[in-house]
Amino acid sequence: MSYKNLVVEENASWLEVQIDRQKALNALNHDTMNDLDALVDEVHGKDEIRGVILTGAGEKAFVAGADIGELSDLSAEQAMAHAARGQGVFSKIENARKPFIAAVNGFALGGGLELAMSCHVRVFVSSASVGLPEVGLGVIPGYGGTQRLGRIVGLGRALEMTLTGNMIDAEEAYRIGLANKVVEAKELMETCRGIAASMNKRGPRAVSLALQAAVRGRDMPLAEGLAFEVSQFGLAANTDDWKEGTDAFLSKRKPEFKGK
Ligand code: CO8
Repeated sequence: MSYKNLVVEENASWLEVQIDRQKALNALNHDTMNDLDALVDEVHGKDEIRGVILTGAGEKAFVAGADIGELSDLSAEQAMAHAARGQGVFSKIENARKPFIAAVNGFALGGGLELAMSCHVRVFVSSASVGLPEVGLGVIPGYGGTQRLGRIVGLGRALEMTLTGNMIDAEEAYRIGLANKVVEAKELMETCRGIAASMNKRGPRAVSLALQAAVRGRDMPLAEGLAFEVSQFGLAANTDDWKEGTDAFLSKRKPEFKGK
């Protein structure tokens, strides 16, 4: 697969993906959004790939937002189409059947934080600064920020960040549950690879079914979410990995999952 603004490498059954538009601090333009859309298809199309670690090229930014140059002259209709397109791509990431880990290596602002929030695990470098600065541009978050931030950190904290547009540092992000971990720059990718390696040891189908149960169930009423979990549980019971994992435990050996 060839991408305009993504650099993709395969490592230990994961795709390690850098968003690479360093001249604009990796800001998301149309081409990058198309690339991210195609990336999810690539991940789903390759059975051997277990997930994605997503980061920004360079040492300064994960993603500094939507490309402001593409926003300034939009009509209301174009702005809505633009927001809906970005939301569609980020929802595709959030609803992916395989996990996405965001390695937040610097600024994650506006659309950049919205992208990190559509990933399933977020590891921050200690120097990261993140926020939703859109209101300072007379713009509002349009790639899911007004919805996902409150769901992750609670509405009170989300509103303070959204309405002031102020950035927070990595420690504060960790304190409020926006960052899963905070590490030094040299440890960022290894920490993400360690999380990926833990997932690699587990049943691939089980990881995928649990991911979908948790993500999709979050927006359902509890009874519906529980029923969805039951149906995912049934799908897991139909896999060879279920038998392998439980047999391995009972015979005190390591499981050899086949992802079937
Ligand atoms: N878009 C385009 N170019 C950018 C962006 C961006 N978001 N961010 C940085 N750049 C460019 C700069 O213009 C500059 O280019 P040049 O060298 O040609 O002048 C280059 O990247 C380096 O940036 P700075 O010189 O500004 O670097 P600093 O270290 O001084 O500052 C900051 C770093 C603080 C990150 C600063 O660049 C900044 O504030 N960037 C903008 C951050 C921002 O406001 N992001 C939100 C954008 S809006 C958004 O994301 C909306 C999402 C929803 C859209 C819905 C669709 C309608």
